[in-house]
Amino acid sequence: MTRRIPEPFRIKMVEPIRQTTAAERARALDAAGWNPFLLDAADVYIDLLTDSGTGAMSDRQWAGLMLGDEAYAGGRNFHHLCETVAELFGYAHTIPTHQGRGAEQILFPELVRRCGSAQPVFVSNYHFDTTKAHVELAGARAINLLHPDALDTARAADWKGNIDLDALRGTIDTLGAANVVALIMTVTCNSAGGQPVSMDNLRAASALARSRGIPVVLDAARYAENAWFIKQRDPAYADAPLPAIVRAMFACGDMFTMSAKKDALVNIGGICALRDDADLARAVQVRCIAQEGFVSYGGLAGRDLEAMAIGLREGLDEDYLRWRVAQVAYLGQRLADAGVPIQTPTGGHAVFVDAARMLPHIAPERFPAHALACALYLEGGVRAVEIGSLLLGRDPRTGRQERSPFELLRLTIPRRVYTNDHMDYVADCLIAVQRRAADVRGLEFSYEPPLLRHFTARLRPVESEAVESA
Ligand code: P70
Repeated sequence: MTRRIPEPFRIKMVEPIRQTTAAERARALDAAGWNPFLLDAADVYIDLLTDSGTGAMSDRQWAGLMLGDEAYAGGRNFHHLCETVAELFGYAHTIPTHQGRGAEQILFPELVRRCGSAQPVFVSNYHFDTTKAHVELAGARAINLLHPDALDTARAADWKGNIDLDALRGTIDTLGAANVVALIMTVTCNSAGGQPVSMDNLRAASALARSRGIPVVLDAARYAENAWFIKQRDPAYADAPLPAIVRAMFACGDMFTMSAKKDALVNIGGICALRDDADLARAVQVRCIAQEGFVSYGGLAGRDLEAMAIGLREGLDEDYLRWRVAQVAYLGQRLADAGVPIQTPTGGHAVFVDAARMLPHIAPERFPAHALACALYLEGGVRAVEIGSLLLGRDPRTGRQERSPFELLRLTIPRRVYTNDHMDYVADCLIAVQRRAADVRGLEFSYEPPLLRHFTARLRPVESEAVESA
C-alpha cells in the first residue's frame, strides 16, 4: 500500500468545478466530434489533459506578479530570471520565451544553420511532438532512440526515460557525426510515461555526443521531477541536495529549452539558455526579437518573468516534490490494484494507461487510447489525452499510419490543483470503464486534418472493429 503523503500546502482560494449529467456529457462529446481537445472546459469535471500551464501558483508567485516591471527593455524581473538560471543551472545566457516551443523555434534553426549538413538530423531519447515539429520545420529529421526497457509497460524499471546508448553510437556512426545537429535529452521523458533519465545515462550520452563534436540540448520541462527520481533511485545521490543534482544534470548539457509551464509552476512561460556560447546566444537573440519579443521579455509580461523566477526555485522544494510524485503514484497504485494495465512504475507527471492491453479488441488504426479517453469522459467527466497512433499520424512520404510503439492514455496531473479524493474519483471512473472494456468501440475519422491531427480531428465510433488491410 502506497503511503499517503498529505499536501505540504493549505488552500487559500478555491475555484468551483461542476459535474455534468451523463446525458450532458454524451451531447458534449458528440458536438466535439469525439475529440476531448474540442470539449469546452466547462463541460469537464476533472481535467487531466495536461500538466502544462495548469498548475496553481503559490502566494509568493502571486505576490511576485505585483512586482512586475513592465519596461520594454532591461526590466528588473529579467535580471532576477537571469540570476536564478545562472545559480540553479550554471548557464550564462538566458533568453525568455512565451513557452517551450518558442525556445525551440529560435534555437533549432540556428543549430541547423551552424551544422551546415545537407541532411541534418537530431537524435533524442524521445522528441516530444512539438519538438519534433520544430526539428522538421527547421529542415531536419528527428530520430528517437528510446531504451527498449520503456516499451514493456508491465515490467518495472528505474530509468525508462534513458536513451539507448548502443543505438546512439550506431546512429552517429551510420549517419556521420557531421550530419547530427544535436543530441536532445528530454528530462523526464514525457512520451515514455514521464519516466526519468539516470545521471549515468545523461553523462554517458553527453560524453559520447561531445566526443564527436555534437552539442547537447536538454529539453528540461520536468527538470525537478527528474532530479527527484535521481535522488530516490540512485544511491550515489541519496544524500545530495536537489540543487546539486540539478547542477550535475545541467553540466551534461550545452544549452537547454524549457517549457516553464511544468516544473517551473507558471501558467505561461519558457526559457532558452546557453552555457557559455556567446556567439550562438547572439544569433538566437536575433530570432527571439523577430519571433518572440525583445530579448529581455520574450513575449511575456515582466510580472510573468517574476513568477517564473520564483517558480524555478519552488519547483525544487523537496516537500512539494515528495507529495507530487506520491500523488501520481497513488493514482497509479489504485488502478494497478484493480488490474488496470499502466506504465510501471508511474512517472513524474502522469499515469499512463496501456490501452493496447486494456482494449485488445481495438486495432491501432481505430485508436484504442483515444477510444478509452472518450469512454472515461462519458463515464465521469474526466478528460485525459491519447499518446499513441492518433498523435503520431501518417508517414508524410507514404500517407500510411505510422506504427506507434505505444497506445497510451495519459492521465496528466496538474501541480498543486487536485486532492487525492479527486484521484480516487478518477480511479473509480476508469475502473468502471474497465469492467465494460469489451463494449468500448474503436473510432474512425469523420474529418482528418493533414498535420498535428489529434488537436482538431473529428471522429465517430465504428460499426465494426474489422480493419481493412491497407
Ligand atoms: C504536454 C505539453 C509540452 C512540451 C513537453 C516537452 C518535453 C516541450 C514541450 C513544449 C503539450 C501538450 C500535449 C497534449 C495536450 C496539451 C498540451 N508538453 N518539451 O502536455 O512546450 O507547450 O510550453 O510549448 O512536454 O506534455 P510548450
